[in-house]
Amino acid sequence: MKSKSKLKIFLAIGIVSIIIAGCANSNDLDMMKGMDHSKMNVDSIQTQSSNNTGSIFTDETTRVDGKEYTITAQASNLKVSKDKTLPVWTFNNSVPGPEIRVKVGETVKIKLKNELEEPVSIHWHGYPVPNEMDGIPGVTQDAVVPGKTFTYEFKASIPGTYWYHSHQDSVNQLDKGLYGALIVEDPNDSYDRDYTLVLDEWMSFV
Ligand SMILES: [Cu+2]
Repeated sequence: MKSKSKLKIFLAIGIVSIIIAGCANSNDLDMMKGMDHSKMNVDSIQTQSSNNTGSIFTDETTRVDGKEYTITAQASNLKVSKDKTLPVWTFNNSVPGPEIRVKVGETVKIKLKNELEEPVSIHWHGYPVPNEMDGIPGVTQDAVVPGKTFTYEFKASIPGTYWYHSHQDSVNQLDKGLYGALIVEDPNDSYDRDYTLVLDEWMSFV
């Protein structure tokens, strides 16, 4: 029997972002055989949390239900290869930030805490939310300044694969790592496995 798998891909490339969501048949997934699929959204390059120099390193991306959750914007370091480490800005010390996964009809409640030295926000790219929850500094809210918090709350009204990101100085803050996936599940959708891929072209560190 053919297994039905759903492959979701999303790309964040600077401020030019493309979201592709769709289904792939089992042939498309043949190339991925042998990989540990359970960790595909948690790239294996992200591991430890500290080293003997005292530097902080990113953790693995977590998956959260987002019903009542705190996301902290904070600086960290991302080891992208054996001898390359990037200074990054993170949501909850991971790049991408936590994958927020809810079901249609549920309420997403995210408290954003800013521990960076610059103001940040969370914008729910393309997702229908009340205007004051849309996270556009200077338009729908004031940016969350260092040391402060802001709570975003909205009902997940439509299913789909989305992403969130800071909308303050987006060109730089996205490139530093302030983004993550927002997945709203449709209870009528069925699949055996569900993968989230987040691709980012690093520009500021080249
Ligand atoms: Cu956006």
